[in-house]
Amino acid sequence: MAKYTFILEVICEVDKLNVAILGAGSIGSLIAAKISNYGVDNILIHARGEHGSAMALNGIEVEGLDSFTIKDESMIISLDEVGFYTGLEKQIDILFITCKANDVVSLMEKSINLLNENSKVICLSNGLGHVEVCMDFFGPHRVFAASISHGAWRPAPGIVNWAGRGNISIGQFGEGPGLNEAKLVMNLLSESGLNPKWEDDGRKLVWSKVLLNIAINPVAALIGCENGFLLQSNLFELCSSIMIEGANIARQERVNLPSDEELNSRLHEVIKSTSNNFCSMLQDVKKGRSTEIEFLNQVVVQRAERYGIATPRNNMLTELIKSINS
Ligand code: KPL
Repeated sequence: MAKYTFILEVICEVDKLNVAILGAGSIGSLIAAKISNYGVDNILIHARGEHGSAMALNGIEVEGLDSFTIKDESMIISLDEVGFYTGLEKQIDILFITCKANDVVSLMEKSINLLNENSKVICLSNGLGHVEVCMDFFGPHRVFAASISHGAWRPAPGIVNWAGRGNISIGQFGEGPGLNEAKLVMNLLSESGLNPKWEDDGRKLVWSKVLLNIAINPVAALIGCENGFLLQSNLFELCSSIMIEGANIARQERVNLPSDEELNSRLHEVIKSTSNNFCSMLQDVKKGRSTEIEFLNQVVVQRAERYGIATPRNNMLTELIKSINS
């Protein structure tokens, strides 16, 4: 009976939720569409460019593993070009940070007025250092580390292709909130079909995703291929050796990672499950946008230098990707 009452309470709370999504890249748009499809009170999406305008005019169309359209009137689109939406002050229950690594600080600062004392922040941007920055700014009691292994890309403005089914992992980071306080967001993601998973160790969670991104993203971006192309044994070995360089730095920082063998099988699994996906760095390169290399391979190299460890592969990839950007 007690359990039943708890479930009912959670369902009722979910019905009254206000959610904000900062950053409508492929992942932010997928989360926004799936949550809207499930239904919350208000969903505020901060977006920019042609994709933002298309969503404001016609909503979001999801294709790939699922197929549905969310009408523009079901969402509030805050267009970066127009300014940050000023409604819903102190009314946002869950704030998802899904923007590019380079935008985390500026969007975090703009969104502070949306939060109240119970709001929770889910930090999903790729790379190292964001959770710490968000905890400093929003207060540690509000912030969860998170990572996503769903694959998604945007074939055209207003459209998101859900190319690979994965999970959204939510984790406790240091003194941050724990599982009990994550139940609302876990339930929302579960009802929305986004497979949430809880992870006690948020640092491990962040590093585990970073290890996948440093191994897959720059290589796929340089070749210009779908992730699945990296399953060829010579390329997979290259990706693995890049990842293991990063894993050695994480272990130096006492992050409790599994064995190299397990890391390799996880890498294989993620490349396979996102094999039809064009990774985010390739999408950035193709569109002439700046990439997240600074928060991925470059930060690994910088930390390695601190510990006197060589990371030649990560170093080379950093230089190559940065030369495309410059
Ligand atoms: O996170 C990703 C990305 O593209 O940034 C992966 C998991 C590599 C999926 O493409």
